[in-house]
Amino acid sequence: MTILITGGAGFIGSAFVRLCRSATDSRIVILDALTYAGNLSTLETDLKDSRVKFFPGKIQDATVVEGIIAAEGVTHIVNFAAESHNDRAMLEAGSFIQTDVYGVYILLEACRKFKIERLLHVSTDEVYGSIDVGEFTESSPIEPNTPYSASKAGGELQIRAAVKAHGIPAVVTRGGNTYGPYHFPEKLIPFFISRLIDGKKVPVYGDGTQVREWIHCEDHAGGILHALQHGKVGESYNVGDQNERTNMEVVKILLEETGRDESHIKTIPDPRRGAHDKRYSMTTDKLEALGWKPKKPFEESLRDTVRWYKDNEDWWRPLVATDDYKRFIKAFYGPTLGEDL
Ligand code: NAD
Ligand code: TDX
Repeated sequence: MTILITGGAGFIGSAFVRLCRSATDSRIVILDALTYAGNLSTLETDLKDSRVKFFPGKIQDATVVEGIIAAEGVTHIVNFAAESHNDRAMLEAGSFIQTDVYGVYILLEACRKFKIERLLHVSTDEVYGSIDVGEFTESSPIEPNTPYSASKAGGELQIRAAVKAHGIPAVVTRGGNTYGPYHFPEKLIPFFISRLIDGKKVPVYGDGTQVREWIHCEDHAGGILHALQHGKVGESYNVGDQNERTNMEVVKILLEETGRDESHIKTIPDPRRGAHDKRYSMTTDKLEALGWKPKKPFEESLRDTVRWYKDNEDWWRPLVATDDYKRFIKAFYGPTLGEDL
């Protein structure tokens, strides 16, 4: 296989690059736009491997995508490239539609032209919307509630149509909330860890009773590789790990592991308003029936993640020092966190 991994300089994409290097003998071609969320230092070790090549560029750019596929003899594509943060999409969703919908269309057109053997598209459990009781299965309706999840659902629907209309050999995975090392410090876990290490307060939306189902990035990457190798064309597979926790439960572990007390919690009016999903939960029986199982124990791995951020300040400190980061925090959280900037 020669795998084109788009978004390989991001959080889960880079975990997938590491996994492909250790678990396959594939050639790996990475295409990444290096947005604020993409970071070449994450790939420092990988880029020394002669099997790995990196190209900067956007998946919406057909000339770039097709040029790489032709020059490198790409046989498989795994698409991680996305705008991926719900809160940024509350401020501006146009870039999400560009990458998460139009970009997917460009990849599908390239698959058609170059007869790509398999496209694995990485999607999210958020496309199902929120569920108060029970669990989503792969046949639950697609009912996204946020500007971000609507863009991910749009990409998925392009794939569904391309499978039917053009016979594109595509498989979709829908992952749960993911945690682990090399996660840009804006989502709940890495954002809070980076602030707590510095003794700053952390902004909990509403009462913190929202529930998320957490999976480690190595398990998420493993599920994606399994679906790439064993999934059926035209099917979707949930990739989750049944670790349901309220946000407040997660925050308490982060406080403990960083040695901070509850005075560091600042509850704020919910900035996501009606677009804040209350609970995500899904079954993973379909992918498990193909022989996959997540391995990482949640609480221990979450504590390891905190230790990773303590030991790798060189990786995340430059990210939180940029003007773009400060602008986003100020624009989204406003004066709530302004005094800490
Ligand atoms: P991320 O934001 O950390 O990384 C995204 C990567 O894509 C970055 O390297 C960025 O530079 C690159 N990128 C953005 N726009 C691009 C474009 N137009 N062309 C090429 N590259 C571009 O995201 P992540 O958390 O690693 O998520 C990866 C995928 O997994 C996304 O599709 C996301 O929707 C999905 N997902 C994420 C989670 C999660 O909890 N993080 C859960 C389920 C699914
Ligand atoms: O400052 C915060 N305070 C807070 O209370 C942040 C950033 C988040 N939260 C809450 C909102 C959510 O209930 O924490 C929960 C998790 O938030 P995020 O980490 O932003 O993730 P979420 O919105 O659940 O979406 C994630 O899971 C699905 C990923 O960001 C998506 O890329 C993925 O598709």
